[in-house]
Amino acid sequence: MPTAIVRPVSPAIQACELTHLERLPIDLSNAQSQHNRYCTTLAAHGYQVVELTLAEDLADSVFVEDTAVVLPELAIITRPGAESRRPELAAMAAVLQNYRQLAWLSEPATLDGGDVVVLGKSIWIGLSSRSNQAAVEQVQTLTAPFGYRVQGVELGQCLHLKSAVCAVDQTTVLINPQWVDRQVFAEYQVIEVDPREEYAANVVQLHDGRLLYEQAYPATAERLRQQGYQLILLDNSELAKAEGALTCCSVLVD
Ligand code: CIR
Repeated sequence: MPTAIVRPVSPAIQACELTHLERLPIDLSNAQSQHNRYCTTLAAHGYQVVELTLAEDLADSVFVEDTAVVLPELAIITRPGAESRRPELAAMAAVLQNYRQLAWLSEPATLDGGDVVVLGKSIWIGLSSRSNQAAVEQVQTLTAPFGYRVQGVELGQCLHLKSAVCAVDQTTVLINPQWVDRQVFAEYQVIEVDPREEYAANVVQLHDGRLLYEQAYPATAERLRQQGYQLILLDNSELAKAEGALTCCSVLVD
C-alpha cells in the first residue's frame, strides 16, 4: 500500500524560517485544519498515512519533504540548509528505515528535499539558498550504482526547485519559466504556469495519477485540466505564509 509520511503542524510555526516572504500572522488552528484535510485526502486516495510525533519546538517540522528523498532503491536523509531544521531528521529516519535502506549526506553538503525533482533515473537538484553543489555530488555518488544521473539547476527568486517545477507524470513537468530555465527540461513535455500565478508549479502527483493541487491557482488548474489531468483541490493558504507548499507536507513512499 502506498504510504504518506506526515507530521503535525507545530505550535511554534509562527517562528518558521522565511526567505522570500514577509512574516504574517499564522492562525494555528486554521493551519492544523488545512493540514488535517491534506492528510485525510491522502488517506481517501489510498495512502496509509503515517504521522511522525508532534515536535512542539521545531517550527518547520510539518514540512517533512525537506528531510528525505525516497527512491525505489534507497532513501536519502538530507542535511537541511537551515540549521534550525536539522533536528527534524531523526524522526523521519526512524520511520523510513522500515521502508528503505537509508543513506546520509555529510558536511559540506546541504540539501532540502524540496530542491529535488526526480523523473525516472534523472534527478535535478536546485542550487538554492538551502542546497549546494556538494549535495549534487554526494547524491550522484549514492545513486550512481542504481543508474541515476544527477544535475544541479540554477534557480530564480524562489525557495526551492519544487516551487519552480514539478513532475505531473512520467513525461511532463509543470514549470514557472521565470524561476527555472525550461531548456533544462527540454526532453520533456512542459506545461507553463499562468504568469499571474507564480507559485503555481507545486503539485503532488498521487499514485493513481491524480494531482493534489492548491485551489488558489485557478488559471493554471484550468491549463492542467485541459491537458486531461484530474485535480483534487486543497486550501494550503495558512502554511503558504510559512513558505510551505503542498509537496512540502508529505514524503510519499509508493
Ligand atoms: C523553510 O523555510 O524551511 C520553511 N519555512 C518552508 C519549507 C518549505 N518546504 C518545501 O518547500 N519543501
